[in-house]
Amino acid sequence: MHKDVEQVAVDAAARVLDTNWTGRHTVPATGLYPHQWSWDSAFVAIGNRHREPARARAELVTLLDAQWADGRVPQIVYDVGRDDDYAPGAGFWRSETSGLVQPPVHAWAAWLVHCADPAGSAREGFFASVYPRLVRWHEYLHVRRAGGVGLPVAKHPWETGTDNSPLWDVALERVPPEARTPIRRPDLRHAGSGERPGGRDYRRYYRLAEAYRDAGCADDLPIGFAMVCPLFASVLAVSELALARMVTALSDGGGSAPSAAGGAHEAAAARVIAALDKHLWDEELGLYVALDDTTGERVHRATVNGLVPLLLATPLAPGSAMGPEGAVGVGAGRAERMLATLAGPGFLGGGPFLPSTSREDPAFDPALYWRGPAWFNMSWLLQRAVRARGRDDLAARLKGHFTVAEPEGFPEYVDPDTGAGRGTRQFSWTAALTLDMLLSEEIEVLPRP
Ligand code: 2M8
Repeated sequence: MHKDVEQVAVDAAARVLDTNWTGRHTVPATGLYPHQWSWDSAFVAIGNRHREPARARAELVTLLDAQWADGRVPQIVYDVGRDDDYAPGAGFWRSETSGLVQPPVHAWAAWLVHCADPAGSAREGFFASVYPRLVRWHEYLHVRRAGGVGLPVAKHPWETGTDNSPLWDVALERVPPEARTPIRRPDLRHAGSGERPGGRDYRRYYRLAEAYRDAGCADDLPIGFAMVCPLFASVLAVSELALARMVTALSDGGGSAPSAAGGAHEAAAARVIAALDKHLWDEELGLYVALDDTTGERVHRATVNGLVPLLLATPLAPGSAMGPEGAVGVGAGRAERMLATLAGPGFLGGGPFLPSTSREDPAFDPALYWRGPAWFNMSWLLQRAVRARGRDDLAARLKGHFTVAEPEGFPEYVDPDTGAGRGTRQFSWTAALTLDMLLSEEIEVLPRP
């Protein structure tokens, strides 16, 4: 992008984030998503750290203030005054937060936020505030959500962040498409019906959410959906390594984190990576896939979720067992296969933008939500991964996605062939990750301050 064009995009992205800031957190979009969403706030903080580092820290602290006693960090923290504007709302959950969760990108985000302003972070005691809460969040996932292969399970498609990905189709087929709650669709006021999940999907989503809520959001009762996702597991591993970095930073600053804790976080990351590698690899597709914890079956579908483990094929923790040539970790052979899959006809080889579902998958649809459109957070995740591996060619392709962000009004997602905006506009993580893409010079997935 030309420098002047970049500046226009940076200024416009900042305006989106200012508009969507409520004073305590940033809404994903003022119309479609009027509350605080868990992983959206992490992405927003990653962008805001370049211009408003105190706000980036506040974003994460506000979210963690809503943490449950059992350690879970909720999918949504409701602005109860706007309960009519999004469904299901606080009334459905009978709580000011949803009982579900979202992918654990928060510790990684907290680390990146710290790196942008270490002095401000230290002055505010940012790590002292967030580290213990992030540890409890991860413990919730490792213990209460442990599935049969030792990786955490998502108990609802909403927990994966990739709600109607084909990865969940077979498991969802087993859920009766009948809910007791009358289903409202305020979302359809803000995005075309061909761009959002359909009525049958929604009846199943509600059915599962009702079952979980009625069980008191307890995790020892099966509710009929338990999926292991390669994206979820990968960001958990990166976030564990971020916690290890935080331990070092806290002890360097005279903090009280126990020194053995750093090693425990690295060991937790290594366990996640080893389980992912052992149970989720699909040799034929050349990427990782989901696993249905109810049946023990892998889901043979190619989606962008299965390429996110490329993040783990970089020298994440030099000196430890992690890394492409390490004893533990996504091995070099698989990393090369994933890079070939990413460059191949299903993904970047088939069109200009990275689709959420492979162009070769029978469900591929360039307009429909997580079944084909290109999402900016996925391009951002993979850009970080391939840049850290020195694949500047692929990194440039992924960065190219961001050239359409400002001209299309910071859309939620775009058509992967034409780049035309889809979903809602003035979407916060699109704006935030555009900022990070244009302003960050980091090469590593986990940089140093
Ligand atoms: C989308 O999910 C919500 C439910 O959480 C929805 O469709 O109503 C997903 O794209 C999810 O990843 C995202 O966090 C959320 C808010 O942007 O919207």
